Parts: sequence; C-alpha cells; structure tokens
Amino acid sequence: MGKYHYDENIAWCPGCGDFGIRNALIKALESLDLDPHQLVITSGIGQAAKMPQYIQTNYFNGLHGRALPLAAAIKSVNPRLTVIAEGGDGDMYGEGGNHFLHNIRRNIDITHIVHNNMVYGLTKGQASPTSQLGYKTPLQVDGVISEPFNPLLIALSMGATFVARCFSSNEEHCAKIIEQAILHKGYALVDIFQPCVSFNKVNTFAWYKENTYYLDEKDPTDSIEMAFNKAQESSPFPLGILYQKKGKKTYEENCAVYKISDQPIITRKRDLSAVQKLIDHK
Ligand SMILES: Cc1ncc(C[n+]2csc(CCOP(=O)(O)OP(=O)(O)O)c2C)c(N)n1
Ligand code: SF4
Repeated sequence: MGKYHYDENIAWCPGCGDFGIRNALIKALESLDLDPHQLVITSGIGQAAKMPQYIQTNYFNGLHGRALPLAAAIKSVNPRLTVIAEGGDGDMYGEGGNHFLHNIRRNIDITHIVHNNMVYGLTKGQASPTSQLGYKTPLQVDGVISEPFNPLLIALSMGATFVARCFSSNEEHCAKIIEQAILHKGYALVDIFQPCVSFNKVNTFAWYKENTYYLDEKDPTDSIEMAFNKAQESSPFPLGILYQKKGKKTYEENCAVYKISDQPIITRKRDLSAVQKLIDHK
C-alpha cells in the first residue's frame, strides 16, 4: 500500500474506466515521490470528479464545472503546491468550458486531467460536449446533432504548452504522461479516454481500442503545425503527447507579487491597516 491509497467506499461501477485513471494517477504521484501534503486535487461534480475523495491527499470538491478556478486560486496563493484539477468531459468542457479557456490563456501552472467518456455518467447517460455525432441517448433520442467539442485543438489554439491524450486501459502510458504533465511548468492538459460501462454502450473499451493509435515517441512534440494536424485526427484518435514547449512564463511568474519575492502570499504577514484604509475610503 502506497501513501496515496484510500480504498474505502468507492462508488464507481465495477469495470468503470475511472479505476484505471486512479491507478495511473497514484503510480505517477508515487514515482515522482511527492509528499501528499504538497499536493491538492480540485474537482467539480460527476463520477470523475469523485476522484480526489479516493486518494489520500488534500482536496477541494467544488461546484459543477468549477475545479479550474479553485485550482487557479490555490496555485496563486501558494505556488509551492502541486495542483491537479480533475473531472469529466461534461464538467470540464461543458459546465466548466469558460474556465477551460481562461486557465489556458493565463497559463496557470496546474495539471488538468479530464476523464473523457463522451457521456454524462453521473446523471445517467445524457450527451456531453464530446459525444459523437449521431450518438443516441434517452434524451437525444434521434442522436446527437452538434459537432463534438475538440479539447486538444482548442487547448492548442489558446496557447497551451502541454497537450496530451491517453486511454485509461493503458495505466503505464497514462502514468508516464501524467508524470510529465505534473513536471511541466505551466498549464498541462491530459485528456483521458475512459469508458463508462453503464451508460455509454457505443464508446466501449473495444471501441476506444479500435479507434486509437499511439504516436511515435520519436516524433517531435515542439511542432505546433504537427500538433494541430494530430489534434484534428479522429477514428483513429492519436494517443500520447501531441505538443510540449518549455519556457513560457506562468501566471504566477508574471504576477507582480511574486516579482518582489517568491514567498507564497498565503504565508506572508499581512498589514490589515492597509485593508482598513480601503474600507474607510470614501
Ligand atoms: C450547474 C449544474 N448543472 C447540472 C448538474 C447536474 N449534473 C451533475 S453531474 C453531471 C454530469 C457529469 O458528467 P461528466 O462531467 O461528463 O462526468 P462523469 O459523471 O461522466 O464522470 C450533471 C449534468 C449539476 N450538478 N450542476
Ligand atoms: S456511471 Fe459510468 S462513469 Fe459513472 S461510475 Fe459507472 S461506469 Fe463509471
């Protein structure tokens, strides 16, 4: 048993792809030898968003779609912490879609893990932003008529410097990618295909296996043109790091408060009389 294990009351269905992501995340954290006290996981609402409750560490479980602003706030007040935001495709790209855009733009130094099962699992199978065209649900009875959201392409076009995708069944590969995402300085997206065995009977383990392929690790990851091309591929979808570029300044590095000192603002002595002056100002 490692230091991150917490095996009680796991409410995921047997066989859910979320288990593979949890194993991979724990593997990555243990191989980085991170102290659980130095880690915070934030999440919103959904099956995927229950993840931090099943890991022995600090976490903040917030409102639907709000994992990213929580992560951004935590990282801003204490840049020494490792911060991971975790949730489903509905939570992160639907309800939290606006935050997705603005976190990338700000380049907050966090890892963003999205469990992409192309469905709303917790609310029993409605279409999510990544559901494929024509996919039928009890609500979308004639099939989905909207184009699927392409998170990788959007992340690249917003200037993200780490963009990757993996498949929950390959825990070793997921763990390696999560590890590199955590080590990356700046916003890092890891979109993980994760079959929902109860409500998505189309995009199953077999479907993901048949509709994905692994990128050649020798291919350059710093070519934005190649990354854009790869991000547009579907059936098969590429798995691996599509793009990584080092050296872009993070939000924290650009903040005036951290130009004076790298002391986390949460630990600084505050002069409350300055706040009182503002309150009293007419
Ligand atoms: C503002 C708001 N809208 C809708 C809901 C209902 N709701 C809860 S979870 C969920 C879908 C979760 O789907 P996803 O994020 O893809 O995660 P999964 O359960 O598939 O892991 C919805 C619509 C809510 N709790 N709050
Ligand atoms: S409903 Fe789907 S996503 Fe939720 S735990 Fe069950 S299999 Fe996993």
